[in-house]
Amino acid sequence: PEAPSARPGPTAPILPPCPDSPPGLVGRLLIEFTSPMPLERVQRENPGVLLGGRYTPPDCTPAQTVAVIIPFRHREQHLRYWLHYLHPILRRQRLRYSIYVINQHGEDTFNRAKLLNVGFLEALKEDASYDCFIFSDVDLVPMDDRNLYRCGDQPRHFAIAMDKFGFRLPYAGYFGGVSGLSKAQFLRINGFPNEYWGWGGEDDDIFNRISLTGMKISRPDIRIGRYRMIKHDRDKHNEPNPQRFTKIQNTKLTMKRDGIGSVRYQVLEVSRQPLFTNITVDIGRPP
Ligand code: UDH
Ligand code: NGS
Repeated sequence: PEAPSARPGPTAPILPPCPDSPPGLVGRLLIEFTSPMPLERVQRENPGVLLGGRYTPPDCTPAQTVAVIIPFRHREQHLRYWLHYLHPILRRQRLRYSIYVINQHGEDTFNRAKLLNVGFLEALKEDASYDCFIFSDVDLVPMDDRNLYRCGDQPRHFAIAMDKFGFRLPYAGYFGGVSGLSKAQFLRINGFPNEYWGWGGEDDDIFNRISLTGMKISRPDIRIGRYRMIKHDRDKHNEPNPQRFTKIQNTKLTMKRDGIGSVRYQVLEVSRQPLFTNITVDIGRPP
């Protein structure tokens, strides 16, 4: 079993840098969502994960510190599968990471992108050393551990070959599902929009922000960026947003005032669970 290890401090041994290509990867994975996944089992199988869902490789020093941010409400079963599959993958990838579940309080209209902004700020409040942010839907599990959850010199789109789209991009500008930005890239686009209430368009707005600031999306090989999505019905209070088509035409104007610089919310509870940190937040409701 792996010994839980702290970050190298004055008394810890100096470890070599983690390799660019982690040696213990296995490649293609069998992912299925058939039998229920008890949380106790996931805990038992991941003893090296520290309270709050933190992990540091015991044998090397990673170049980045990664905060994984999950927008969330009423998806407990999905979260169990996600934790079951992702902790071992991220461990094999030799990442120093923490998992943040950003739980929207109440039953008002869901707002994915605003929750992701909250996750960025709250993660940094807890640990100012995060330099890479991975934003992942709770129902998306990678089918290949060579899809490294790291940041690079351009914003990264990870979920490029989902089963529901026949393992292809649905359109060239698709940036949904799972994406990653360094702290500097995220700040450069003024974070994500706060004003997309309900389903759709917020990922296209993020894509526009990235293009408008002169950055280019980086993607893995199509054979590696494969995902399984947990099948589900449409959620309550996340109906398609009828304003989304006009909103994505106006990113150039709105991104200056609407973003990480203008997000307002109230944290109601921070709870450190064995496999993740749960942050329940009041993000308000559509005007
Ligand atoms: N999310 C929640 N709770 C909600 C709504 C969304 O946790 O009530 C989160 C979750 O992380 C989810 C993500 O936001 O993965 C994206 O929302 P979504 O899963 O609703 O988006 P998706 O495009 O589904 O996957 C849209 C409805 C599809 C209906 C298909 C019916 N067969
Ligand atoms: C586009 C949406 C995106 C969405 C994508 C995939 O049409 O937000 O479909 O949707 N953009 C707009 O509605 C403007 S999916 O097939 O996953 O339901 O991510």
